[in-house]
Amino acid sequence: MTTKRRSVPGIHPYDGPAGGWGALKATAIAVRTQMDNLTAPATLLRTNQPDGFDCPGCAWPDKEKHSTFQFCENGAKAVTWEATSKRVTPEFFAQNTVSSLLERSDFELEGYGRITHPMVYDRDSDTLRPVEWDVAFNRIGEILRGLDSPDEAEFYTSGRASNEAAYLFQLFAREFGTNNFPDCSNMCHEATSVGLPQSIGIGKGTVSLDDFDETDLIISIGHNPGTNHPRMMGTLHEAARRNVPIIVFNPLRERALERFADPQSIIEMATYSSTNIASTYYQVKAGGDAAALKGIIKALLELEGEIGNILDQDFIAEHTQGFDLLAADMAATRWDDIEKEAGLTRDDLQKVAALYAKSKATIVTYGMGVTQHNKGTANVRLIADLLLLRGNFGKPGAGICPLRGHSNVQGNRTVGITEKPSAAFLEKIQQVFGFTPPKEHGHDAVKAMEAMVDGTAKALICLGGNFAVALPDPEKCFPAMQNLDLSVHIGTKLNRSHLLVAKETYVFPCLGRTELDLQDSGRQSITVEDSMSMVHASSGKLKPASEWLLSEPAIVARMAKATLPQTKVQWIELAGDYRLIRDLIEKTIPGFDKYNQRIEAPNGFRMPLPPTERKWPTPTGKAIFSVFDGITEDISIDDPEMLRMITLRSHDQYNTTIYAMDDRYRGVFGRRDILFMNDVDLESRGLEHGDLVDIETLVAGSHQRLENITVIAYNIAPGSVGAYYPEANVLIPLNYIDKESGTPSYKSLPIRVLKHLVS
Ligand SMILES: Nc1nc2c(c(=O)[nH]1)N[C@H]1C(S)=C(S)[C@@H](COP(=O)(O)OP(=O)(O)OC[C@H]3O[C@@H](n4cnc5c(=O)[nH]c(N)nc54)[C@H](O)[C@@H]3O)O[C@H]1N2
Ligand SMILES: Nc1nc2c(c(=O)[nH]1)N[C@H]1C(S)=C(S)[C@@H](COP(=O)(O)OP(=O)(O)OC[C@H]3O[C@@H](n4cnc5c(=O)[nH]c(N)nc54)[C@H](O)[C@@H]3O)O[C@H]1N2
Ligand SMILES: [Mo]
Repeated sequence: MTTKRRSVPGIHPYDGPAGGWGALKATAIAVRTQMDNLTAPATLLRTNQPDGFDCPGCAWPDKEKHSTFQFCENGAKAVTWEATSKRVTPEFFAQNTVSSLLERSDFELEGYGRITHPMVYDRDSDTLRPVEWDVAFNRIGEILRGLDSPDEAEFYTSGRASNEAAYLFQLFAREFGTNNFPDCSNMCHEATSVGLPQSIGIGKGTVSLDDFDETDLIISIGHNPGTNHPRMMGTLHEAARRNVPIIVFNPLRERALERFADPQSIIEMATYSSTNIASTYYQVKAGGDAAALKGIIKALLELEGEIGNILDQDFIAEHTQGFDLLAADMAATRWDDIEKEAGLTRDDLQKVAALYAKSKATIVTYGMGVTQHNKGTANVRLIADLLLLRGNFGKPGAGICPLRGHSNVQGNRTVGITEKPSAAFLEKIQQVFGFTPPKEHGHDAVKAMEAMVDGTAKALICLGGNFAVALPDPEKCFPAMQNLDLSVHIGTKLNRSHLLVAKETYVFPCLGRTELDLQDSGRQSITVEDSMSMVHASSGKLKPASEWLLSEPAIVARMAKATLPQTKVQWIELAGDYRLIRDLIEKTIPGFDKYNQRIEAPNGFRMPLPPTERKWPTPTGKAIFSVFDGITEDISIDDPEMLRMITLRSHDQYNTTIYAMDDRYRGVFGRRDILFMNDVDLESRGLEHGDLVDIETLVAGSHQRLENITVIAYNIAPGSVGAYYPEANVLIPLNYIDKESGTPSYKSLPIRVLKHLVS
């Protein structure tokens, strides 16, 4: 960065390491602003402890449920946000019309606190007013039964829902008669769920925490753990201190991947010291990962040709197919193109290949920087290819590690939230319940919204989340929500999707994970599956935010019962004892044997992961190499002004939930109307740090714009720019997706930037 720049309000470069005392201070502020001080420390101490609740923050597993409190700033924010003492009451709704609430920011809406009563929209007064639970359920049933076809309803799931709630939800929709299951995973790791089964037969990561203790090399691509998977920082910190090389590919310099002071380390805290995390940091271009991965693979194959003994030939022969096609494609790929598209040199990529060739066991970790591209699925497969070449599956210290998003998004999938159910699963449902579930595949998130836009979808039921704000293109999505006949939202806090009211809208407040869940059979536990396929129990202890709340399973069960007069399911009994739900999961889904018994163990149990035993549940029984078509994603824009925009989470944000307006590690305070740009790109456009700009999407047929954004100089790869999600979603066309997985291409959107003309 150049030294002399004009000062820009709220922009103060942050020089310290990630973590450390700053993290402790931020936690104290989160506790002070949200919680009653007396209960706060006890609540935080119960996070991820035996007999406590699973942290709603992220899906990173825990080393030892018995260990002392594992400090995590953003986990603490997630907990305090839910356990807040602020409330949104019927009086609040009576005093604030829905139209006036829609004028407020997402930050303000959620900031009002926990919703206390079930509410229904009243058009005459333009307010939400309280409604009796059963009155609401009966009316919803009536509307759903009145649809011309069950496929006119969409059933959205956000990945915080428990296995038990999600299982009941899919059962409800399937008995009702549809496979329309848009879910947050469709915007997140769908590329993993679609790509990895093609490569290794299962759409889940293959490593465990123990593998990180034994690995020789970690390659981290496109994720920001200091903010999004903070407990992973402990693992990376340990690996770095063991001198395990950690090679990072990320267009942005993320502070936590550079330097981290572990709040658990007495020495680092006392001496204000920190540990370097990345051994090498490659600022790949946004969307340049395929080129970079191809470069590493090409260099590896060249090394094999030159000195031999680089590839694991026995593994390739016994366990894989498609190697020759991969090798031919690499031979045909030119270094010039690789260098141009990756924004890295041949020498850089050869160095990575050489380190990889030396490593006895390698882990590749990756996140949204890989999946949210229009060739996200193909990107994921290239990562699997790289690992297969040296047999990095089914041995200690090696494997693939997708960093899942929501804390139970993986579990939701496992228990049946999918628009493309397998025939085997549907058969089991039929056998166990005695109704015939629909076979035809349903809608994912983008397709569901498209059906709402064109008017073929009439009803939307959301188990959590903020569907309209999470998706791209609010100009299309917001009116589509308002055109529905019915929307139902099960949530904890108010958000914009709740307020984009349909002809009839219900907002149902539910218990959060931290809260005591008492049903007919006593205190209930729910279960969740983490990023490493460990399933374990979670039970809340706090007094519920209001006496009118119901649990998610209870809401789903009672809504289902009111909708399906001929139902074959014992809904009310199931909601009264979640062990019965787990028995049904065990009966219908493989891998849950002795479910209720095995969650008694403090760490729970692991779901089957055949690739860890070198078994490949692909159609041929082998792991399969891929051929990536071309070298980059589909961008056919020939505009010299084009930049690729990535949308990012700030440090004080959980998806569409904005905890506060700061992004400490990136040096942004009190604002989010920012575009991060490299000095070179600023200069070539005649722009200066702090200028006001307008951003224009360069996808054919789109005229989307975002105006009045402050551009700031930042250490980001040339040609790539960054802006915050969800504000920048106005720029992304709804159909700008990865065709294989349907995932919106939220990263590397082609745009151009114009100086904002003050009129
Ligand atoms: N505190 C907190 N925790 C969270 C969340 C949250 O919002 N807040 N969200 C949860 C959810 S649902 C998810 S999915 C995860 C998300 O966790 P991440 O996968 O870390 O998601 P992002 O913040 O979108 O960050 C993506 C990172 O990828 C980089 N990147 C962008 N484009 C590219 C590219 O083309 N190539 C490469 N190599 N890198 C790129 C960005 O610079 C950024 O560092 O976190 C979960 N945990
Ligand atoms: N531009 C851009 N857009 C993106 C992304 C991006 O990187 N860039 N990331 C995408 C990704 S990875 C994801 S996962 C989606 C996120 O999409 P969603 O999962 O739909 O969104 P969230 O913001 O996590 O949902 C927040 C709401 O969940 C509700 N909630 C919180 N806790 C609970 C609970 O315990 N139970 C229930 N029932 N409700 C609860 C609250 O009412 C809160 O307002 O956004 C996607 N959108
Ligand atoms: Mo996500």
